[in-house]
Amino acid sequence: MSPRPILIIPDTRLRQVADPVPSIDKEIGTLVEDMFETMYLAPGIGLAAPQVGVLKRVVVLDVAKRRDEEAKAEPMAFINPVITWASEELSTYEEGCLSIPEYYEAVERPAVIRVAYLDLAGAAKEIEADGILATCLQHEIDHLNGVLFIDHISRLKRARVMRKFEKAAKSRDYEDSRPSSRP
Ligand code: GNR
Ligand code: NI
Repeated sequence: MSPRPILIIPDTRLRQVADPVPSIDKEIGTLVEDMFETMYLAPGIGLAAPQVGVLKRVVVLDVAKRRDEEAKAEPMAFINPVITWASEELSTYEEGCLSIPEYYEAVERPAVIRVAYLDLAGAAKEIEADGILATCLQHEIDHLNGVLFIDHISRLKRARVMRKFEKAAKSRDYEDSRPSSRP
């Protein structure tokens, strides 16, 4: 069990549609363990498999520590999650994303949702979520479809943040290509 590197925009893998998990085997077990470790280390309250470069429909979440650092961990894993119902009522949260470090913006989404999924034992489950859990689940399920929270903000703000991260990626590539930066 080990943490994995988190992909940062504009990595194209963050824009792919992830594949459903056909069966929950040892490989998925290891992936979920590694995703929890990666999420707690970051730290974050959720993580989708594409963020660690695995294009499978797997999400981990733990919203328990958001307000209370002392709170007990409440890890949740969702395989092949599907939103089966969303409220007309909306709510707004200040969102962030581990793949878009240190950028935060308000996003409006349905306030309450129901989500069908498989648990780690392969059992079919359905939960109703509200509050930060509803927001986070929608944010993570978006990742499985190649959608990022900046797709829900204004075009101008999105263009600004994309440009900033594209520049940063280019200068990283340049530094990596310099002979003097080689050991
Ligand atoms: O750690 C995270 N915090 C967060 C805050 C508000 C709304 C969504 C999130 S998810 C984010 C971790 C992440 O990038 N998951 O994909
Ligand atoms: Ni995210």
